[in-house]
Amino acid sequence: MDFSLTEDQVAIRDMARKFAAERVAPFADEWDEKAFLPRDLIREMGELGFFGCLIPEEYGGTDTGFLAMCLLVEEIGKASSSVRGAFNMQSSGTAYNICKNGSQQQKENYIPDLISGERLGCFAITEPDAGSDVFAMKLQAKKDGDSYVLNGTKTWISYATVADVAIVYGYTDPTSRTKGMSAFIVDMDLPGISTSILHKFGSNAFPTGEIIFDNVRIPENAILGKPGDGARILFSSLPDTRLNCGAGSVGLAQACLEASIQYCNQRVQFGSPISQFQMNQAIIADMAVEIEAARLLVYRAASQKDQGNKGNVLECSYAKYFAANTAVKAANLAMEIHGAYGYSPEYPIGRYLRDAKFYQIVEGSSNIHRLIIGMDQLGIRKANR
Ligand code: GRA
Repeated sequence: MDFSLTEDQVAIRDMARKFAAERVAPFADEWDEKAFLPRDLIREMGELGFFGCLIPEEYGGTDTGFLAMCLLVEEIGKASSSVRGAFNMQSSGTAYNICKNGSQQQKENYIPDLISGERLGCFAITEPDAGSDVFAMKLQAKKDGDSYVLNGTKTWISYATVADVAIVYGYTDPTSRTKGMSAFIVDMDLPGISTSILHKFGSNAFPTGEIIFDNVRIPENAILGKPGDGARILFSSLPDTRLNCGAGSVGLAQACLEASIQYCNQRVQFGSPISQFQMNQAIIADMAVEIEAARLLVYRAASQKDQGNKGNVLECSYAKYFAANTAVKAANLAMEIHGAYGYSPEYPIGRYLRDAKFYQIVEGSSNIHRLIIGMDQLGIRKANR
């Protein structure tokens, strides 16, 4: 196994690291406090090619692959978990999904605008009574002449209130659980669509909201794939967006480690820097080892995809589950190292802790990943397709 990055991948990582340090990190606390989405920055990230890694050049992408994307996501996620979210909204959950499943017209119409950051995207799966239990969703898309008419409510949708385009999942045939679900590309300015913001405990510069579809008429060619393809499209897209969450978690955990090292070296107690105390050395060691393990799980899942193994649901779950837990542990340990200063808004540790919890909830809660992994290991249901 070769763990080294190519020259191009190192250049991408270094470019993202510099961008994140200069353009994201200094403002991340303020954006979080004000729940401010840095819209212009997302356009700029698009122009720099940040969202194009999975997209062929003919649609404006860079075709640099999953590992390159994870390196970008990790660096941006280290500076701000909220800004990190744009990678899923502009690319993995939307543009890349359209790239895999869309018609020629859909690809031309949506992909370049999404990855350039010109139009904002979102994907709408979750409903008030359908979170972990995806198939409990109720949104209906009824065929009416050459249109579909959508009725239903989506909730906890990232970018709901700002998106120009949404990938919406619902039933075209509610009598058939897996074969009755379909996916649609919906322009969010259509009559009958209304959105409202939901307030969160963290990741506040990554807006989340509810979307109500009230007799929303969309043309029949807005369907992604064919009627009944929705479950396949949804469950083959989730591992991609989960991997991004894994990479973001690694970035956040790394931010916790770096802040803790800096603090340990500067804070003097009992006559010496607190880095001299073995309990703190143990904490730093534990953080460093776990972060490296999480990073390797993320890189391995990304490399597998780059080598053509795109159905690696299991390895994406390993990566997302372990990395999210690592982020939470790292944030808790960073709080322990920083003491009262960690609890103060003067330092970003409180934001790290709030954002880390987000990663254990979204894109399949930690227990959903344990379920996917446990059932696979026990031979009940293989995860990889
Ligand atoms: O073939 P089959 O008869 O088994 O039927 C399955 C197949 O048709 C059917 O789904 C299809 N399918 C797939 N097709 C292609 C399933 N997996 C794949 C695949 N990999 N490729 C039913 O599958 P199932 O496994 O029997 O379904 P289930 O038991 O009802 O559900 C399993 C499970 C609980 C794991 C699932 O529902 C699940 O993953 N739930 C979690 C939902 C989730 O992750 N939501 C995320 C919301 S989006 C979000 O959080 C945005 C965050 C934004 C950000 O910060 O980035």
